[in-house]
Amino acid sequence: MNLEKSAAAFEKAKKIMPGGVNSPVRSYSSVDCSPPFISRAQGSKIFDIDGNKYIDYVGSWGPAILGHAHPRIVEALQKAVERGTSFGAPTELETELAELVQKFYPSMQVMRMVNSGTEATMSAIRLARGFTGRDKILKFSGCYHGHSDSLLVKAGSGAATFGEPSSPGVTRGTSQDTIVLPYNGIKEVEKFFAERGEEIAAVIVEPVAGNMGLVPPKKKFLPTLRQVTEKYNSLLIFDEVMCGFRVAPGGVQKKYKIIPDLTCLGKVIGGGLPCAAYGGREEIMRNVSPDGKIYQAGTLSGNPLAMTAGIETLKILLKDTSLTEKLIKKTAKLVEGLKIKAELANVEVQIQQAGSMFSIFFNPKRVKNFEDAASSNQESFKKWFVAMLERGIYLPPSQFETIFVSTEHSDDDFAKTLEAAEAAFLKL
Ligand code: KE4
Repeated sequence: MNLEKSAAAFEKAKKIMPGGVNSPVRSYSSVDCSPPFISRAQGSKIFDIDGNKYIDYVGSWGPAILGHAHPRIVEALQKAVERGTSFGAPTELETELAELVQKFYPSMQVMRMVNSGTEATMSAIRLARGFTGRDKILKFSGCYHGHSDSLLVKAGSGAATFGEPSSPGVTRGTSQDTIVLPYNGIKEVEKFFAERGEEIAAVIVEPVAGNMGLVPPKKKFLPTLRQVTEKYNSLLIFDEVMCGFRVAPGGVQKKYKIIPDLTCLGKVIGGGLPCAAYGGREEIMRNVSPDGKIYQAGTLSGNPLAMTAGIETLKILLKDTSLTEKLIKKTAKLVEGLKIKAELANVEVQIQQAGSMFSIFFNPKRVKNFEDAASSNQESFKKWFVAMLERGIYLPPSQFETIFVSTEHSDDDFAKTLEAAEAAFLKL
């Protein structure tokens, strides 16, 4: 595969941007190779500047549930852009998108549009602290909620349950207000809340985790979070930025029948443009400025182009709810095919799926938390990733990410993917 132009573009980009990218995972640093620079994408395909074509399973990390450059979204954006790109003033588009979101997520009685998942979770945390008057929050190792300081915290060493910064620049003062427990750690959650529940403003969780690779919740995990937060008057925040719309229409909260106090969404609701949202119970959300005193703002929040792309995306998903079910079924078919290919090559993998998301762990046992995920064979993952890329299969370049399937992926795409996977597994 010729990647000459991408390599040259990467060298040029590295001179002026950290790692040559605007988000670290895109640098391919975790798979020790140089990233293709993309020129365009269409449907399930993505094309690089050397003219190589790939079947895309990154889908812009989730937004491209309807594939790339969907004709209805392109057409709507072409019309919208002629009316101006941003006004910094209210438009009816924002209300229209919020009402469409609410059809999928009725628990979001009131919501605020923002520009990224980071902004959504950061704002939800501030709101929870302001609403409860408490400082401490609880998150889970392996869950990623964006890069705001309170959420760039890793588990404290030893018995200490308060967190430690997971990045330079995050202060100890900030990190000690974040407690980090193991994902699916039901006993640890019960024990912690019994001892310190009154201190907790909120628990934030990826109800289906996708940022340690795909790790679904144990049966009792989400119900336990709901019970302890209710018992100790803490808020439960579901970060469905990535798993929302992917696991089921109406998200994890509908599938698992657990209603959080606040929900964070992103990715799909912007149809590929910068858009995210946080929302939930009216009595909580009415505390957000200007209704209430808890401040949050954004120049481009609710901008007309992102609203337009989001509205078209949700209208398509709403009009034909069988779309998501069919997408989930075909993802399961691909997963089954990959399991067979791995078995035939005597490669021990765990392929864990939730809706139209799945991950492949080179691990003999089920992955239930970050510790399990980190014990997977990274070298095998790298080799497999490169072998797939060389065969035109564009996968997330990290063991701790999730593969995304779109409505546009065809049987022919899957046949090509399984053929490449067979060869790639045999190379291990
Ligand atoms: P953004 O700020 O990147 O829009 O969203 C942060 C975020 C919040 N919550 C969850 C559950 C998320 O998965 C994310 C971001 N997802 C990653 C993919 N693992 C974005 C990819 C990237 O960082 O470039």
